[in-house]
Amino acid sequence: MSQETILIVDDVPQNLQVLGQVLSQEGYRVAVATNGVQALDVAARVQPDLILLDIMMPEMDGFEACRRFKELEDLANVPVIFLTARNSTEDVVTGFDAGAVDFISKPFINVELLARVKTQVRINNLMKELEQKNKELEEKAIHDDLTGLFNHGYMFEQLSYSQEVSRRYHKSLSVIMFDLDHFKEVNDTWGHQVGDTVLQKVSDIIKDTVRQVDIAGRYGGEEFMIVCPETSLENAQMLAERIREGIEQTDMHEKGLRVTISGGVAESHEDEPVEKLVNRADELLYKSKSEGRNRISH
Ligand code: GH3
Ligand code: MG
Ligand code: MG
Ligand code: MG
Repeated sequence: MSQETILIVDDVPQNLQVLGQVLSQEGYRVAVATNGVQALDVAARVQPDLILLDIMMPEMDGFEACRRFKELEDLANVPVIFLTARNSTEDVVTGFDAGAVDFISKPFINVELLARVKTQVRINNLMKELEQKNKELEEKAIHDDLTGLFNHGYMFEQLSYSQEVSRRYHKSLSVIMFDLDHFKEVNDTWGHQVGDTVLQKVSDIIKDTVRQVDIAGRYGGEEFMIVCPETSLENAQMLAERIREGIEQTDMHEKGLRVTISGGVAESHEDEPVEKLVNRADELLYKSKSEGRNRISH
């Protein structure tokens, strides 16, 4: 049985009762309102799956109520069917212009009304499912599967955006690049799967250490990037050090496997292309490697 909620709006209590009964018998939950103003109120509260809307009502008529629904973020997508004694072509067109999906004239035929309601509820459910899938796909498109951090493409997008913002408001912006030390050896000794677990643990430490505004991503295989808005070189260096220490002190595997990372930190210069900023951080990372690893350079 359907468990969708249908909001019926009509100024005649008798109409509400008859219609309510027809819909309840079909398994729908029913909410009611007797004018447009009340309809907006009830709809906001019950978040209906469909609205059956009369036109001629005191306080606010159905056309106006429909237009208002379409302006509200959480109600805009709720299908509205006009159910009214008015049936001129002009009324029908005005109804669709106001955002309705269907228009039924009173007196209505029960089975036909139910068929129309059922159809719109089905379409609405499909739309909601699509919207949800779309959201999931969007999330997936910007994240790295293994670690849950942002992926390379998204990091570059965010870096460019953050740099624009920092330039406009004359704020500092710093970038941290990390690379795991001798990670090939970890794979060779412990196997690729343990290697993957290490990458996940390292990512968790990064996530737990950065601030809400920092954007942390997996830049490549065993390389990570953190974009730090409104952060000076010194503060970014301190954050990088905390992460480096956290990783150094963490058992990555039951058998006491420890890993270290090397890092490079660079602060954005006015008018410097993001690629150049990343290159500077990368060069500093390789300086850390050549100076013995498990350190951060800036
Ligand atoms: P260095 O300290 O100079 O960075 O040495 P390294 O061994 O870490 O550097 P190298 O670039 O030689 O090796 C990187 C290794 O990272 C090799 C590659 O197999 C491993 N790797 C990259 N991506 C993944 C992954 O997703 N999972 C696992 N398990 N290993 C990965
Ligand atoms: Mg009326
Ligand atoms: Mg590498
Ligand atoms: Mg490495």
